[in-house]
Amino acid sequence: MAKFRKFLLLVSFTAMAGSACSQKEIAQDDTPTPPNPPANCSPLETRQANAPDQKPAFAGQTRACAITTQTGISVTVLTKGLEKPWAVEPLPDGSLLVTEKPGRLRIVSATGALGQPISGVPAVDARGQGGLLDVALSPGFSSDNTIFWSFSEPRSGGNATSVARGVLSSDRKSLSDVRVIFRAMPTYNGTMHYGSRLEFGPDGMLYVTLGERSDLQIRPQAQHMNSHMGKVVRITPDGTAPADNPFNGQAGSLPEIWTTGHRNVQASAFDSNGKFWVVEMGPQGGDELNLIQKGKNYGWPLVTYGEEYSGQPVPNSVTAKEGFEQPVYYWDPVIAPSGAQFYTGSAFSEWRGNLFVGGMKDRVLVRLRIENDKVTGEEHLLKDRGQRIRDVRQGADGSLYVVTDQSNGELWKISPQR
Ligand SMILES: [Ca+2]
Repeated sequence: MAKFRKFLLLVSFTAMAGSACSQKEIAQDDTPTPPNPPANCSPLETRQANAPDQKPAFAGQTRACAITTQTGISVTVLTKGLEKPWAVEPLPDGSLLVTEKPGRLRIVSATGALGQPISGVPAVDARGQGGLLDVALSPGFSSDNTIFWSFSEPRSGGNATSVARGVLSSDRKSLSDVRVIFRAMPTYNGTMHYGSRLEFGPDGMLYVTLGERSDLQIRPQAQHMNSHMGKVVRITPDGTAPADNPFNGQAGSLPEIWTTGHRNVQASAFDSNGKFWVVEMGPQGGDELNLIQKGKNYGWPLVTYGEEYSGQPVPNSVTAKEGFEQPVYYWDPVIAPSGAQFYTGSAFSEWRGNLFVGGMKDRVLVRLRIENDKVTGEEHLLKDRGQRIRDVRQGADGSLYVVTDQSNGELWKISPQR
């Protein structure tokens, strides 16, 4: 509780420094109820909504107050020439693992020297949205040198998201003991919506986000318990289903399923209290921030904001229904989220507790202030650089590292101006 109070004080200070909403939020510090946007709030988003007739389920669920970082930001382009980088993962020595969508894994040094592709990565199906996707370090990386990655695996009859693990050699040029530990089922002949962020939880389990493959004929599987499509799954580091998974042992349900009803989650992060959050690519006008809770149903494609990208309604959908979780926050128009990180560093003290999300559509780094599990402020950073932001991670020095989704992709280090 003491820690929680400290967090509130800290975000209040941030609000005071950075936002027109400050007075109201300071007044609300002593109340347990989530703050609503104050009457004098200026929302960051002012454009026309794609689905203007839809109404949020609660105040503050969309169009949060604009907030502004006060600390000067310095962006160092560490390296260029990455081909469609999908993930960046800081290593303990300050260097960075980077995946490239066509199937390459590389190490970039702390000063930006681009390493050769690491050998031993299995083949990927890089068509469409597929490829070598996320990478995560084993919780015991400093002793086991083990990494985990997700990819669209070519299979007989199509492809699907799989997760593999392997041991990085001491010279960091190759992987050994490579094995696929999880295969999302069913295999499908398509090229869209693979998910697939990987996060280890404080429980030592690996959480994997899985897309629903987009097409109308497979999309309903996001609600089917015998399919991994459109799910968050929770597995052990060996790929087995933990005994305390909510549907383990239930007839007709896949034991790895943790939550259901997702569309295409390409951003996920644990906060400092151990809560798991995902940011989901929704339909047009329906990108969502969700707080993940064991066994819950997040709605897609039955309950959603927004509309099809054709401009037609999402068939037979509503924006709210009993038994389905509401998003904590949604964007209309969308941001096209990919990559997420809760900031815990000291380099930018005003950012502590904030959630950073890569934005591909408007080519921004999204910063969300979250208080009592509600979004109370939003800022879009780095817009002037004009690049699709694919992933964001925090390094040990409190810098943020970003990769951009370009054919000549870049890796940036974001630190305070000196
Ligand atoms: Ca939803």
